Amino acid sequence: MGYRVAVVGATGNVGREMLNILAEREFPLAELTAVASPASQGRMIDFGDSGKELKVESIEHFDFTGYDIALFAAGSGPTKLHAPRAAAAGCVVIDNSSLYRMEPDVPLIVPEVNPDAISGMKRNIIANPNCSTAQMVVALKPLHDAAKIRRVVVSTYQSVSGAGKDAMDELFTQTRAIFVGDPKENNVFTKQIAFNCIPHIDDFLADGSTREERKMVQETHKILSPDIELTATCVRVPVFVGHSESINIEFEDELSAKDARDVLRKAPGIMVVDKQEDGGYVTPVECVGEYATYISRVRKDPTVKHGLNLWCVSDNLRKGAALNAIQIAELLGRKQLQKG
Ligand code: 2RA
Repeated sequence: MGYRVAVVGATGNVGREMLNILAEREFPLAELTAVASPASQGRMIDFGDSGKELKVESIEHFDFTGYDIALFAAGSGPTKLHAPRAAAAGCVVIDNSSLYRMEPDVPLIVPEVNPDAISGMKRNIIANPNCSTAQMVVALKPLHDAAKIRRVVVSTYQSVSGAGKDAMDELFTQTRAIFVGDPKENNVFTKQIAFNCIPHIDDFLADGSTREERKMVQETHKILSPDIELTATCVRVPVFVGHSESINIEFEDELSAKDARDVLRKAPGIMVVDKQEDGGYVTPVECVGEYATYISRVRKDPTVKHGLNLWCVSDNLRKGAALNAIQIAELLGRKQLQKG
């Protein structure tokens, strides 16, 4: 027994992680097909550490008939073109782009937070949240259940891998250029990213926020609760993989730092590493390749009645994208797809 799965966008950062995680978690597969742009057709790519290789097929005329699940990590453009025909062929699309996230008849799911939303699937499409939203709502959910969150202020420190492979190459080449005195270029980012921070991810909006910041607000409202007041500042930092977030929370009810740690320790998908000593916290380089959402620096915010500060780190290519999508596929297998 197993599922016929297509990974669309298989040669990108997230697509490759999807293949890695499908292999790691031994997802029940009757067939696995790597799909990408015509330019990648015929390339051989690894099926994680399975020792097997997959020959990339072109998305252009790919036939989804008979496939159970299509994991899309192809960006909004190709998704707009090909996801509807995959869904029409009877394949459930789990899409990592922002295209469908706010559609009322498309569930937006983080399995640790709102698994039951999967029953709202009406178009054979399920949306994966933005990476910076996913790790945050995993942390907020147990705290919201314990003491009802009223307001959140979050600042993100997002790695360059969130902007793709070219962005990772730019950080590397720019850093090297600065060290050896070569002229440095910035093509992917609007300003130098090496040894710098850029307070701008995705387009600027009329109110002065960015689309990335708007995503964190809207997606949290859809996944967790529309009653939470949330404001975000999203910043790109010179880190290859791993998003970090400084999260300030105001609750309706009292919750001590100790009780918050206890609640977080018991919550699914969370690892608390929180000692008030050198190295007693998690940094992005330690989260790479891991599944967990790490929480450190849990402490009261004395400036408001029921306030708490915490530090949240997770691999943005995994929990922020590929892992969450595959956890949705596992949920689908348990709840919706009945295989004979
Ligand atoms: C980023 N969250 O980090 C966006 C898309 N992955 O660039």
